[in-house]
Amino acid sequence: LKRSSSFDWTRYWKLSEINDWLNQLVIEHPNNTELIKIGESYKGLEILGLKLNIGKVSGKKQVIFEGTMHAREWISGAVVTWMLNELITSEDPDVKELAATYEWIVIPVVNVDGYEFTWKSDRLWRKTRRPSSLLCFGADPNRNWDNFFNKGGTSLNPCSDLYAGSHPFSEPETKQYSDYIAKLPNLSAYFSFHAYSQLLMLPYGYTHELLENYDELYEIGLKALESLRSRFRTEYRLGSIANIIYVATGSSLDWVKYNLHTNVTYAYELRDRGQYGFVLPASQIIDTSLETFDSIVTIMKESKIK
Ligand code: ING
Ligand code: ZN
Repeated sequence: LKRSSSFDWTRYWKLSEINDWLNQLVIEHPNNTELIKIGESYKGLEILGLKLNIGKVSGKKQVIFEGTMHAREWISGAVVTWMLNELITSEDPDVKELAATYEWIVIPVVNVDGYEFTWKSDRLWRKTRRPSSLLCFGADPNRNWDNFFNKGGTSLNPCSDLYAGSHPFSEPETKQYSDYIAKLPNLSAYFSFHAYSQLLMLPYGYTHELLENYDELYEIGLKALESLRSRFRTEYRLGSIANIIYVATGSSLDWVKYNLHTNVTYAYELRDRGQYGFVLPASQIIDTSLETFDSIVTIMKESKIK
């Protein structure tokens, strides 16, 4: 078995290497971690996650970090693995307290088939990889959730990058992952990581109308972006998905907020603003992770979900 010390954040890692690292973490921290098997992709690859619960105390509020819903957005998986590692290893008393307070559920790569494809064939692939028609492949896994399905910001053309799928949860990845989330007893915060554009976003994507606790989450978001900016002066903008980028229906974040009424729900568009776009150099992984984690710490401290 590969030593976990060979894993770091100076480069991007392929799926098997990320999974090896997760397995190694569980071996090294058996009292605080657990491997989660979300399910299997169309191509039969395992979708894995890691649960971090210091002391394995039952009843803790649960927090999800969702990475790599879209195959080409490599920085999203890199950042969530960095943050998971930080929660496990940090010596900072504030971070240690935060780490121990919640149960953290981290899924570095939801769209495993797509991610494999970006390593082997097409670096800029976005969707899943199930055949969608005679000539085309994949559905957009962030348009495939059962929430205002195909009601805007989507396509029914199987060749489109925004193809919603034939019906809600038509893709095995979103079906199994949503089943897993729906069964969580204490889900309190959900963070969905995408790239790029440097945005912090609130639900909803399906409507321009604002959610119930928008003002509260907006205030917290402003503070989070102050924290994020204070490290390297990286500028983000804040707003609801529909208002700050575009209408998008059938996303995981909307589904979680609308159906599970999860209190704290944010989506990130990580670095950069288009200079490198989806092909963000690995030399930016650590700085992107540091500033992102600063904002997450602020959100978790400011939120009244304890
Ligand atoms: N952006 C996201 C997308 O799915 C998003 C934006 C996030 C929409 C969360 C809805 C919910 O289009 C990228 N870059 O994929
Ligand atoms: Zn995305």
